[in-house]
Amino acid sequence: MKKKIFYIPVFIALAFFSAGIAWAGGMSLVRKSADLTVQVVMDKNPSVGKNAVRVALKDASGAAVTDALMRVYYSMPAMGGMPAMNYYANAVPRGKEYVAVMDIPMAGSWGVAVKIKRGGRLLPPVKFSADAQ
Ligand SMILES: [Cu+2]
Repeated sequence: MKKKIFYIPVFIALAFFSAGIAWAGGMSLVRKSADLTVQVVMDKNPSVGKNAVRVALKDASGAAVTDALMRVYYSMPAMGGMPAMNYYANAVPRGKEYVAVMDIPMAGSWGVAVKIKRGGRLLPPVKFSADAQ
């Protein structure tokens, strides 16, 4: 009986790690974009209204990259009689990370794409979905 109880949390932890995303009153994910490691953090669960997205970039040596330009796009496809909704927020450097504030107008599933430009080059976007309550 004790073994079963032990295995369940381990399984859940592995499931979160393998998906590269963890939801526990917020969200954190780590992805690669070109030669950069991109960490995206939302400190609270997405909701209608203002939502801060913090993004940290690291180069191959693990050093913080602070000379990039960044924009966070968020969109919802057309549904029913409603047209698609597309917005973006510029990310502003703050210390060793960047902060963008998404102003989410309605509940539902939003597709988010973090677009990074560095040295005049647009890097592959980091995409995830945010289910706003
Ligand atoms: Cu909608």
